[in-house]
Amino acid sequence: MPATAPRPRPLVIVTRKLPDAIETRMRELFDARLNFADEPMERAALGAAVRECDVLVPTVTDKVDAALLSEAGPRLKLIASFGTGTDHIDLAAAKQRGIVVTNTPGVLTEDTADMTMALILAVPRRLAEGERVMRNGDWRGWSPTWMLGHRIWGKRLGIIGMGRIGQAVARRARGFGLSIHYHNRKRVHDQVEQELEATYWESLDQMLARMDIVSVNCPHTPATYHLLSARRLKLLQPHAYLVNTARGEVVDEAALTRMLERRELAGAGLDVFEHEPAVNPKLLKLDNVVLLPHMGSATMEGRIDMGEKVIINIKTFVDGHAPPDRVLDGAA
Ligand code: 8YV
Repeated sequence: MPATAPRPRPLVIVTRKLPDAIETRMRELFDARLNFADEPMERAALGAAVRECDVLVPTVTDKVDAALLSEAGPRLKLIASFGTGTDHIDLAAAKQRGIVVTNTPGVLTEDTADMTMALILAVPRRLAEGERVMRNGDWRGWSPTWMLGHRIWGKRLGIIGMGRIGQAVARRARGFGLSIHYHNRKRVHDQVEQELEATYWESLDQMLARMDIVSVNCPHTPATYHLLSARRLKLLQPHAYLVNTARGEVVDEAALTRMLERRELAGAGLDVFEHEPAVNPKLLKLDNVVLLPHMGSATMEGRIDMGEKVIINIKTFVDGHAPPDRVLDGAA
């Protein structure tokens, strides 16, 4: 009997530089083509990648749209995305081509919730403004009436999107004396509501009008694009703060900027932007905002956990099983 030819290792193309430990493991397991440059791949290179690979590992900085997928070769059967959000991937187009899509849920929940809480504290307490004063050498000494922010304890926090991250934010916020309110497509389980002493608002409009701080923690989908539209932002009270660590597209950034400029809103903490990496230049001029470069999940531990999830998804798939974190099972 002829010996069975060993199954060739799958060609896995990874679009961005990943932690060393993850890259090493990928090379052990797969025919992994890595991107050492740590620059997003050009559109032409992405096209060449999908034509050739068995598995693509993209990140939020790659636009895996229908046009790109129309160039996919017959070998491409899995998109194992490095990240939880999948709004950079045209899921309908992938499904049509029978491509399985996976993500990395759960492992960046606590890190993203920490960053959300950091912004919830930083904006009302003017953390970044104070820091700028120090660095600019402008501190003239303590004053009873200078650099006054607003108290966190006792205020109302409205969470939009009560999934894993929303709940993790709520748990932290309770420790800071915030009362928890939320809006979600579905009301969460009774037990979770009780544990968090959370008030459900079926009407987002009504919730917005009553909150002191609003945190965006829902995914970006066609249904949540500009969920915080100009009309809805106007429902917020002028003393309210907005924090967004989810996706820029959920908020009408131009409308938000106008309101912040006119002080129709007290402030905002933004880790994500509508047209990343572009940031509305008007935002950069405002004192009442804290701006971060999409670093909500940026911990060494988190990135390794994400990479491990990607590896498990690929390995399970190439071994002929259903990968655990399927966003799409590939059945057209
Ligand atoms: C990730 C994120 O770092 O996972 C997500 O949805 O927004 C980020 O925190 C990024 O998506 C990696 O692709």
